[in-house]
Amino acid sequence: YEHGREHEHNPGAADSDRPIGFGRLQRKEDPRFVRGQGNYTDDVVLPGMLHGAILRAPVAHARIVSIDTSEALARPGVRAVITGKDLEPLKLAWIPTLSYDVQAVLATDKVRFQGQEVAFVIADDRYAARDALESIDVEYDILDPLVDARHALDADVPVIRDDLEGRTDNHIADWECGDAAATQAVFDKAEVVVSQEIVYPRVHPAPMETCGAVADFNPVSGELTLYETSQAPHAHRTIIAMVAGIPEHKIHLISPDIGGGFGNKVGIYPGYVLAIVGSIVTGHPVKWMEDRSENLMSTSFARDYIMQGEIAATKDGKLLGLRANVLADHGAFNGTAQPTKYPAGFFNLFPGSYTWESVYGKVTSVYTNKAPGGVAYACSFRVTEASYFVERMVDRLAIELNMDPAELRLKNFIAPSQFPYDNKAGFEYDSGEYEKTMHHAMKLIGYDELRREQAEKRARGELMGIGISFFTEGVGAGPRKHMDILGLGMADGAELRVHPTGKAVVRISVQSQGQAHETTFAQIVAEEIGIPPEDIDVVHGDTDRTPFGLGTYGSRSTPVSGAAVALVTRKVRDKARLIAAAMLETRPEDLEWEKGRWFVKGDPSAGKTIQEIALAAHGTMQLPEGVDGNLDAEVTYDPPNLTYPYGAYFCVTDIDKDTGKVTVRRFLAVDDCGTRINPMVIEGQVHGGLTDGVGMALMEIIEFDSDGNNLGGSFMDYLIPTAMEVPDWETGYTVTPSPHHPIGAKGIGESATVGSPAAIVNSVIDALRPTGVTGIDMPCTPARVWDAMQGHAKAP
Ligand code: MCN
Ligand code: CUN
Repeated sequence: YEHGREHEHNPGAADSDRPIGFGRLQRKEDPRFVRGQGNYTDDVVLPGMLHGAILRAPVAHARIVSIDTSEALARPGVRAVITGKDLEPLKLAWIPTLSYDVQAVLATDKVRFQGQEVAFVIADDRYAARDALESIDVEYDILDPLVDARHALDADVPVIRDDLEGRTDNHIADWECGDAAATQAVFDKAEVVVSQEIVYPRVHPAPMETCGAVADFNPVSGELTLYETSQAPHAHRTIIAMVAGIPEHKIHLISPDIGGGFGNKVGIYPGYVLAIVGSIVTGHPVKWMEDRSENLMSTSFARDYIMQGEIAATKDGKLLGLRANVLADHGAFNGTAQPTKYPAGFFNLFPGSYTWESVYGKVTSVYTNKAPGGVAYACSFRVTEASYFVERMVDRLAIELNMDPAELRLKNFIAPSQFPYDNKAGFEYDSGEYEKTMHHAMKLIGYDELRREQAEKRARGELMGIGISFFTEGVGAGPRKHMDILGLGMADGAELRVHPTGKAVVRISVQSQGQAHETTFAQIVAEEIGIPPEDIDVVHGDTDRTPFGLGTYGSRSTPVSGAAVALVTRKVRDKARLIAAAMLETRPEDLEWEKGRWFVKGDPSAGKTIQEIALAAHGTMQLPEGVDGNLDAEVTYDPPNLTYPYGAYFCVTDIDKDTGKVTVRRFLAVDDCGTRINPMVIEGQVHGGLTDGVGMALMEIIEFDSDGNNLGGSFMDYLIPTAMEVPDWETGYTVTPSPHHPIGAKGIGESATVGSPAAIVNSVIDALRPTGVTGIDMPCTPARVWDAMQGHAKAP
């Protein structure tokens, strides 16, 4: 059982200079980034390239009466203006969403959210294109907007999706998990029942780089080259082939360096399709890059879950039952991204890390006049909502029972002997040592001492809070038999080639947006075969140069692609054994492996290094029967289950009594992601996710006024945290390997965003306890906290 505290003040410090395998290896991609030599989609400039700009709806709900493009077309530099009517004959006015709905590329009948795409101008440069938008004359017949999801199913509200045949309401779907009747029985006999409404507001991933594409269609060869900000190049290519009718092998999709995705770059946006259409229409390459407001107003939002929770327990704190009843606002088109069978993502994880007699969850999703999207933003497919929910509920019960929230959790954890554990809501957790991790975290933060400090401060009338969150995620979708997107099963390919001189190239199907795949995937190969990581190149983000796979989201790269890379390397290692045996004139069974070479059992001096074997594989030697003359291999890995990383997070806040301002004074994250490939990268992932958590807990929200105007459409209004608002992160770890992953690794990329908001909000509520507050919704802005302190908070 391994555990520890991370480097605190020199996170870049290497444990050893250059580990051959796992360890704190400096990022291989950084020399290019720190020199400004990254190559992003907006850096792509092609000969004769034109620029597109999108005219967007100024209102949330309106019928389009007419669109006059003549004046715009007459402007200097304008090459074409495309409207929905032009797309209809191409069958491209509407495209499928990732959730089997359709979404307008350009509005033909109505606009359904503020910022929706209405027309596309193609011009010689970006300025000419943008200026021409002003000259397009659209006549709108304004309709009542539906803004509040709580009223979406009322009888007298407008029907947003009248484009769908036979549709008379705004209902999308009902989804359930767990056992309603058994849970009711548990509640009926429970000594204590508490309920709480918990809202996870609409937020936005807001990556540094916005979304964009450069499309280059060659009418002679029929080939489409598409540079695109995509987290899933292969899946995008297949879907574009299906939608645009261009043969898949004629589409070359390249996702170059990506300036952050956080889920924002999973979906296929109208702008991508318009760049393609624009290139086909004009015969030139066309670039489309959105600006910040377009990004915030029109691309995948996240969350927007209104959750009613009920928790049943005994008086001494044994958890019995948990019920969640959720209203999900999906916006104007159901474009949420998750495996087909999971319309509420992996909300099935809402029972969290505890044993229950019974649980029941229900999610009802509805249309509103807001931007489509859903699940994006470091969410592990709605695990963000699920763990925020259960961690708030458990704390709410602790308040009711007047019990320490750490003690309450410790009393109810799933025990190590219970794994693999059926969480009663459809998922089987692979491994966990929750109690140990919790104790490790309590020790690192000095929990008892903090409670003493808090008691002293409370006696002086100061507001100090200690918040806890103990989350369990499920990451690494597939398996294919349960998980697909638009019929594409979730598995990943990997190809490894060891060249004659012993240098290697590994090709993967996932796409880094900053997660350091070029480093960590080379480390997996290095660990398995002993070639130094600097001798291993990782190729990704280019459909012509990589095997098929479903891409990077839901922290699936390590659980799925990482497994594929480990297995393809083992395949090469096995092949190397056959060749080494021939070289050493012995039987393969008589050879033993040590990192980097095969040697004869009992005679370590007689051996061949992997580099020697690589040269022999390509040389003049007679290879054993059935062995190809190379040292290459390929695999497709279909995971047997998700991996279940988890963590114990502690947050200490101070609240200014006179202003309601919350300061996060300390934050400790103890994560368990199984085997750790690169602790420095893990630390970076955790730091970033914790910063997201502070953002959502304290400042981020996309709100709408009653007309449906987006009030979070710029960084003046949509606040994201800077170094000023976050503390010096404290991190620690435990290691509980995944039993079914070849190297025992679980994902980490979203853990901190999933786990941290509950710890912060629980801490705020804990600080406000002396004022009688038992609940508050995110973001805990000074105004909201002030209101709560004055007793204006929603009744518990
Ligand atoms: N890692 C490791 N040991 C482990 C697990 C992971 O060293 N046991 C390393 C991996 O090798 C990888 C990184 O940590 O380099 C993240 O791995 P993983 O958890 O598999 O997550 P993904 O690579 O699939 O990344 C996706 C995840 C998601 S879904 C979002 S959202 C998010 C996140 O990553 N977006 C990010 N982190 C981000 N970080 C950056 N910089 N930019 C984003 O857009
Ligand atoms: Cu849900 S955000 Mo990440 O899975 O790309």
